[in-house]
Amino acid sequence: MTPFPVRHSDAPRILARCRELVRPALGRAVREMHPWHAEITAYSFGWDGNGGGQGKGVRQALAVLGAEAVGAPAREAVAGAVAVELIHTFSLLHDDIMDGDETRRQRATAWKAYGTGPAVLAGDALFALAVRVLAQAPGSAGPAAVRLLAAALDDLVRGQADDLLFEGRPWTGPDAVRPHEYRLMAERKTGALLGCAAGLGAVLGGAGRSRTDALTAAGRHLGVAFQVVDDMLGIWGDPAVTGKPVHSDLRRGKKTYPVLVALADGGPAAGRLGALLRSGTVPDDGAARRAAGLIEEAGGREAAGAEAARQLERARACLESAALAPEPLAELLALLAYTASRTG
Ligand code: GRG
Repeated sequence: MTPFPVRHSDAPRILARCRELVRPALGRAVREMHPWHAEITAYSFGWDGNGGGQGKGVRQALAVLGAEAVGAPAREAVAGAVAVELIHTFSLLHDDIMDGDETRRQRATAWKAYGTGPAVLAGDALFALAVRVLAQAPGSAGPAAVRLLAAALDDLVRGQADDLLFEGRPWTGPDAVRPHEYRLMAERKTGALLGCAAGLGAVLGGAGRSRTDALTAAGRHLGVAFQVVDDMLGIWGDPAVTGKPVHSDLRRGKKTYPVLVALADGGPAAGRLGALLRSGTVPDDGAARRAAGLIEEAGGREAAGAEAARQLERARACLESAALAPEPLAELLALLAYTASRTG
């Protein structure tokens, strides 16, 4: 075990330190974009001064801590941190369009504010910029870093494809989405970029295969936990904190983990939940609240919390099996603990 105390309450301080470290390079990269795309990007980052929260910055922090954990100075990770934040922003822009989501980080999504075409294009520009920033990373690790990012992007697209395809699958019966299918989807859709972030820190910090793999694997487990918690916040979270409307996943018939495990329970509440979801009508506020109650009654909330805890435990084991520097390791563990308890 690490000799450093691990407190999830340290996470905001850790995230802020990493954000401040990466912010100048992120700003420089965004200023290289076409002015139209730079404006949409600044809006997405909440830099335009018109309200709207900033992201938590978990991915850039993983990159910075990944480098520090392998004994390199944080500056070695900056290109990787910038790249993962740009890719994250790109994927949110496109995801909001695919899902038709109108609110993110307490304000209109980019496509609502600027139109679909401009938001798609800004996302594409972010993608291109991320690859360029990483390919131009100082030192000799550029090609290995780009390979890591390319693999993560492949997974990201596959995970998103499965997530969209799941929407067309039935709630119950032989073709229903099974919890293990969900876990693979979440590992790709959300875990791939978190794993890539931590792995990039290691690669850019000059680490060899085994520590890079351990950090990447930890990030992937963290990603599954992160997505499960995201699903829970979509049902039981406070929209004032999450910045997104409550129950939008339920209304759209998204196959989130709490619903899938509740349905798999097979008891009376699961039966009533299945009937409600199969009725095919888009649930109004009352029906969505009823569904949320049935998910909880059928054990979906508890099982989802347990799954997040299991994945975080695996992430911890990956980190502790690698020879990492004690203080950054403690900070990584604090981020894991924070994921389980986050409210936004
Ligand atoms: C890679 C070519 C290519 C396409 C991307 C759109 C897409 C395909 C994938 C979507 C991936 C996605 C949006 C996953 C959701 C991950 C998630 C839980 C996002 C929320 O992350 P937070 O909570 O957000 O870190 P903040 O607002 O804090 O930055």
